[in-house]
This record gives sequence, structure tokens and C-alpha cells, in this order.
Amino acid sequence: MKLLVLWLTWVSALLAFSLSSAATVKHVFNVQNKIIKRLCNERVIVAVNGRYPGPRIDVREGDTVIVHVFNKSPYNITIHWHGVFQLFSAWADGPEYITQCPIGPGNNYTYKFKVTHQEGTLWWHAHASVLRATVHGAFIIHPHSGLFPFPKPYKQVPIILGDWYDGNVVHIENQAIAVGGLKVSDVFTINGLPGDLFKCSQNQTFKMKVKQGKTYMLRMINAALNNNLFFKIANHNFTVVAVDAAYTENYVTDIIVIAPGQSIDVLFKANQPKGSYYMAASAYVVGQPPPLFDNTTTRAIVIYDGEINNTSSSKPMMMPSLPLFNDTPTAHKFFTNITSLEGGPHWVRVPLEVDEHMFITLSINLEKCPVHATCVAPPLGQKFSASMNNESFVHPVGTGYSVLEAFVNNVSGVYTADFPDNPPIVFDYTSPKITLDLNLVFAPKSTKVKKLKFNSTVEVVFQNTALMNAQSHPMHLHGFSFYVLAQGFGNFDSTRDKATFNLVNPQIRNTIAVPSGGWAVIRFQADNPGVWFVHCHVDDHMLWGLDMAFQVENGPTPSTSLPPPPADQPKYISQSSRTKHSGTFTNNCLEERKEDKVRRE
Ligand SMILES: *[C@@H]1O[C@H](CO)[C@@H](O)[C@H](O)[C@H]1NC(C)=O
Ligand SMILES: *[C@@H]1O[C@H](CO)[C@@H](O)[C@H](O)[C@H]1NC(C)=O
Ligand SMILES: *[C@@H]1O[C@H](CO)[C@@H](O)[C@H](O)[C@H]1NC(C)=O
Ligand SMILES: *[C@@H]1O[C@H](CO)[C@@H](O)[C@H](O)[C@H]1NC(C)=O
Ligand SMILES: *[C@@H]1O[C@H](CO)[C@@H](O)[C@H](O)[C@H]1NC(C)=O
Ligand SMILES: *[C@@H]1O[C@H](CO)[C@@H](O)[C@H](O)[C@H]1NC(C)=O
Ligand SMILES: *[C@@H]1O[C@H](CO)[C@@H](O)[C@H](O)[C@H]1NC(C)=O
Ligand SMILES: *[C@@H]1O[C@H](CO)[C@@H](O)[C@H](O)[C@H]1NC(C)=O
Ligand SMILES: *[C@@H]1O[C@H](CO)[C@@H](O)[C@H](O)[C@H]1NC(C)=O
Ligand SMILES: *[C@@H]1O[C@H](CO)[C@@H](O)[C@H](O)[C@H]1NC(C)=O
Ligand SMILES: *[C@@H]1O[C@H](CO)[C@@H](O)[C@H](O)[C@H]1NC(C)=O
Ligand SMILES: [Cu+2]
Repeated sequence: MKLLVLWLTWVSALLAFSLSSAATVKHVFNVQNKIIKRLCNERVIVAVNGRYPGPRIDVREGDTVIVHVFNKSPYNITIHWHGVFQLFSAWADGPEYITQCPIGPGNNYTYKFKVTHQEGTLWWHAHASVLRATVHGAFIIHPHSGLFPFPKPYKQVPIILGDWYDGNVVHIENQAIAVGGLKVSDVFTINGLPGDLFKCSQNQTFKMKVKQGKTYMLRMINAALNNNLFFKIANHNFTVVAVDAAYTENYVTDIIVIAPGQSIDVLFKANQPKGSYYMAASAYVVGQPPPLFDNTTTRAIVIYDGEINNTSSSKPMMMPSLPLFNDTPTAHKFFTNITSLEGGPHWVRVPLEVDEHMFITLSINLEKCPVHATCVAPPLGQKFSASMNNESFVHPVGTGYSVLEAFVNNVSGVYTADFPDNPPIVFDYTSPKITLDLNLVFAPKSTKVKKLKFNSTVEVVFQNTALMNAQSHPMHLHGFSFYVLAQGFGNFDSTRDKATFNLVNPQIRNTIAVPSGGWAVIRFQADNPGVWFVHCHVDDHMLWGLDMAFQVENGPTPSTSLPPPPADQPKYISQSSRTKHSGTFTNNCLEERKEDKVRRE
């Protein structure tokens, strides 16, 4: 009898566990202007729930996430769940005019999606204008079982690296756009704080308390708009255990290199004599010549237990020595040495058969300065532009539709599905001789996507070019993670470089920093119908047009098809003046739609 009772208790405990095991995690995001003080100045930022960085979201793999976003800011906004696969939920992905029209001021929208087949550190950020500068936060997917493929760390601490613009970032961006130039940040931040090297910032320094002998996991995110960053902690090593929410083989290093959009989970052991140690980050910049950049160093403090207010402690705080801003060998070693954890949680072997081969050039370009305007992009007083395969992407603003709505509803005139598989002109892509070749540097503007059959395997060679400036572009793919098969410098040579493909345990990422003056090869399985944005995660480059999208068709069954847009979204009845087939749409892409909706409700 006793045994039975025990057994029943055990079973009900198990039941309780399994019932609670797929939870629904709900959040309310109030997006609103807020005044905060940085570098002695009060500045207006847009923030979620009054917080910068924004609130952290914690889920377990398998959970459903519901986020009610209320836009109380003066700007259009959307939220993107960076790196979340959005399996069969493309409507919740978020990039403005790609999967939805923006949420206008005063409007609201509910993002609902399930988080499956992945765990680790990701993040969320605004995907409209430059608002992600301050509208971002950590999105942490805990293992469903509670178990990591390594001993559980004593504590897990998000470290969000960012860049700060001393002004209203939207105004700064609008000014930059007006003259065709770029914006440069004033300082970097660690968890929103610049650190003690700047005026009025002595008490704006992130502090992390540690206990000697314990192991900590830093869940690191580079949320900076425009900068690759080096990161170190004085006298401590790191063990990298995951990148972009995919586990890696343990990789021991004393330096982290992180491109905009990337995330990294690292362990570090507080194994040094008691004291205080700085953690610090500074820019990794490439380009010949290097573009204007923010050369400041942000820092925070790791404080061992008992050292706070220890007046008898005479030890000076240790400062790590960061590499020179252009230390490409250090960056390349870090970026290429990491491998995925073969056979680890959610790990899937690289598909060997490829259905679609693409070769895509990534370029900075020029665009003609509008008449009567004064532009600053060197050398001709034009505007900066950027392209993929010489197509400079334009968001379909003003058409009334996002690309996904147009795709699902068969609306013409929003985009075309003829993004080229290869560059239109073959040239010596990385030769400094072509940098200012006026025959090559102007790219046409267009809104083009590449159509993919459901579950096809796609391989893309990203080839940087030296046009304008040989830069490193952190290329981000929405909706999928991809295998990074190889990376190198110069022009990709298929016969030579195929031999270096890692088909065994390549890194699995959602953002790849394509080497400056070089290339990277990625492969992914297009098993998720929808429209998936592909873009450089350097914000300036994205806004200049270094973007395209994959349009993935439905699979053969309902369970392999994209469900219709969620029923609770605002609806719109079509106007006869537009070419389209069906009339239900999911947001307000045009002012007239908004008025329309108000009139009907
Ligand atoms: C959210 O927006 C809908 C219309 O899209 C509106 O009916 C509703 O009142 C709004 N909710 C709040 C709390 O503002
Ligand atoms: C931080 O420093 C500023 C002056 O730089 C001071 O006004 C403020 O009170 C300080 N805040 C805290 C919490 O110490
Ligand atoms: C860091 O790692 C290097 C190389 O593995 C090693 O030589 C060094 O002693 C380590 N330092 C610490 C503080 O663990
Ligand atoms: C950073 O750049 C500025 C000019 O933009 C220069 O005056 C300053 O010396 C530089 N600082 C460092 C540490 O290189
Ligand atoms: C350190 O000193 C400050 C100011 O005296 C005090 O507010 C704080 O609580 C102290 N911290 C610890 C950990 O004792
Ligand atoms: C304070 O620092 C001194 C000198 O480094 C050290 O001997 C002492 O143990 C520290 N006190 C505490 C409470 O950790
Ligand atoms: C690590 O990087 C170094 C320097 O780039 C390179 O020589 C070495 O082959 C790399 N090792 C692995 C395992 O990728
Ligand atoms: C989509 O529209 C095109 C013309 O724009 C038409 O030829 C085609 O049949 C339509 N397809 C569907 C599925 O409605
Ligand atoms: C891009 O297209 C424009 C317009 O067709 C052309 O003038 C230019 O040479 C092309 N550049 C490249 C790099 O393909
Ligand atoms: C996609 O294709 C792979 C083989 O390449 C197969 O293992 C997998 O089951 C397919 N997925 C779907 C959803 O059809
Ligand atoms: C905001 O969104 C509306 C509807 O999509 C659009 O008409 C308007 O141009 C957008 N405003 C800005 C400043 O982007
Ligand atoms: Cu870029």
C-alpha cells in the first residue's frame, strides 16, 4: 500500500512536470519614449517598459511565447526575435515590410510563436528604422530538460554589448540619410552602461560580483548597430560553449570576437586571487582605408566576493589589453576555430545533397545624390548605397503590403521573385584596383527575392567585394540557422576552396561575419515556409540595401504549410483599386488603411 502511494505520488509528480513542461510565456511590451542620462546629457530614447536594455525573456525549449506590443512611441515599430526559427510562424518574425507592416503609433500587435529545436542565447530587437539601438533585450532559451551538455554553471549573466549615440538616434540617422553618409557611435556599452572611462559615467559601470572558485556563464550578445567588438576580462580565460544558440565544442580563448547580431555563451571560472578585474570591449574594424569608427573602450568590473568596500585592499584593478582595432588575424582565428558540438542537443548533420547553389557578392556602392541635395559620400559627393549581387534592396514601403502578405495573397507589384543566383558581372571582386571603378559602383535599386521549394537544400557563397571599401559584413538569415562550411580571403575558388569544407562539425549560426576582402560558404535546409529576410547586420549597410529575401513555398501537407495570419490581427478589407485576389490583410501598411479600419470598427 505504501509503495502504491509512493508510486502514485511519483506518477503525479511526473504528470505535473509534463503538464507544466510546455508552458506559455506571456509578456507585455510597452514601447515608449524615455529620457535617460548618458555622457552628462539627457537624451530621449525609445525603450520597452522603460528599460534600456529592455526586459529579458526566459523560456524553455518547447514553450509558446506571447508578447503583446503596445506602441506608445511616436515611431512605427516592429519586434524581431533574432535567431528564433519561427517554424510555421513567419507572421511573427517581425522585420518591417518583410513579414508585416509596422505597428503605427497608438497601435498594438501580438506576437505568438513556439520555440522549438533550439536552445541557448538569442535576443529580440526592433526591426524598424534604427530603433533597435535602444529597443533590444536578451531572449534566453533554457534546455527543456534543465541539462546543459556541460556542468551547470553557478550563475548565468547576460552581457549585452551595445553602442550609444549621443543624441536622438532616429534624428542622427535621418541626418545621415539626408546627406548620404554614415553615423558613428560615441561610446560602447556593457548592459547599457558606458563604464568609468567617460565623463559623468563613474557610476554608470556594470558590476558583476563573483565567488572565488565558481564557474559563470556569460550569455553575450552584440546589439551594437554598426560595430564588431573585441571583448576580454583581465587575467581570465573563457570557454566558448555555444554560438548563436547552437552548442559548440569547448573552445578555450582569452578573447571573444563578436559581430553585430551574433551571440555567444562562454564559461569563465573565477579562479584568480580575490580582487577586481575589468571586462572591456572595443571595436574590431576593417577596411582599406578604415572607415570612420568609434575608437572608445567600454568597461565593466568583475568583483570578487568581499572585495566591495574592502578599503584595506590595495590591489589596483586589472585592465585587459585589447588588440589593435584592425587585428584581423585575432578575429579570424576566433571566427574560424569554433566547431559545432557533434551529436549535441538539437544537432543535425550537414545535408550533403545541394539543390540550389548561389554565389552572392556583397558590396558597398554609391547612389546618385538627388538634385538640389548636398551629399557627402566620397569621392564624388554621392550617397552611400549597398547591394547583394548588384541589387540594392528597397523595402516595399508605400505599396500597402509586406512581402509575405503579397506572397501569400498573390499580390503583384510589391516585389519580384528574380533575385539572381550569380553576380551579373564577373570581375576581380577583392582587387583594390576596382575600389572606385565608376563603371561598377552604381547598383540599381529593386525589391527582389529568391524563390525556394519547400525543404530544398541551399548553399550560398557570400563574396565580399572591394567596391568602395573592403569591409566585413555580418550576414544574418532569418528563419534558419546555417552551417558555415568554410571561410577565406580573396576571391572564392570553387575547385581550391571546396576541399576545405567542413561537412562534419561546422559552426551553426544565424549570423556569419564574412571576412573582409574574403568569402564564406553557408548551407541550410529551407524547411520553413514564409519570407525570410537576409541582410547585413551592420545597420547602415542594411538601410543602404545590403539585403534580399528567400521566399520558401509551402510543403505538400497542411502541417508543412504556413498557417493563415493569426485571427486576432487587425483586418483590412481590400480596396478595388488594387490588384489582388483575396482581401484580408494583417496590418496597416498605408495611412488610408488605418483610417479605413477606424471607420469600420
Ligand atoms: C489593440 O488594437 C486593437 C485594434 O487593432 C484595438 O481594438 C484594441 O483596443 C487595442 N488594445 C489596446 C489595449 O489598446
Ligand atoms: C551618479 O553620478 C551622478 C553625477 O555624475 C549623480 O548625480 C548621481 O546621483 C549618481 N547616482 C548614484 C546612484 O550614485
Ligand atoms: C589561459 O589559457 C592559456 C592557454 O591555454 C594558459 O596558458 C593560461 O594559463 C590560462 N590562464 C588562466 C588565467 O587560466
Ligand atoms: C580616437 O579618435 C579620435 C579622432 O576621432 C582621436 O582624436 C583620438 O586620439 C583617438 N583615440 C584613440 C585612443 O585612438
Ligand atoms: C559599499 O558601500 C556603500 C557606500 O558606503 C554602501 O551603500 C554599500 O551597501 C556597500 N556595499 C557592500 C556590499 O557592503
Ligand atoms: C581585503 O583586501 C585585503 C588585501 O588584498 C585582503 O587581505 C583581505 O582578505 C580582503 N578582505 C576581504 C574581506 O576579502
Ligand atoms: C585556428 O586558427 C589558426 C589561425 O587562424 C589556424 O592556423 C588553425 O588551423 C585553426 N584551427 C582550427 C581547428 O580551425
Ligand atoms: C497569381 O496571380 C497571377 C497573375 O498575377 C495569376 O496568373 C496566378 O494564377 C495567381 N495564382 C494564384 C494561386 O492565385
Ligand atoms: C551594377 O549594375 C549597374 C547597372 O546595370 C552597372 O552599371 C554596374 O556595372 C553593375 N555593377 C556590378 C558590380 O555588377
Ligand atoms: C527535408 O529533407 C530531409 C532530407 O534532406 C529529410 O530528412 C526531412 O525529413 C525533410 N523534412 C521535411 C519536413 O519534409
Ligand atoms: C509608418 O508606417 C506607415 C504605414 O506603413 C507608412 O505609411 C509611413 O510612411 C511610416 N512612417 C515612417 C516614418 O516610416
Ligand atoms: Cu555590412
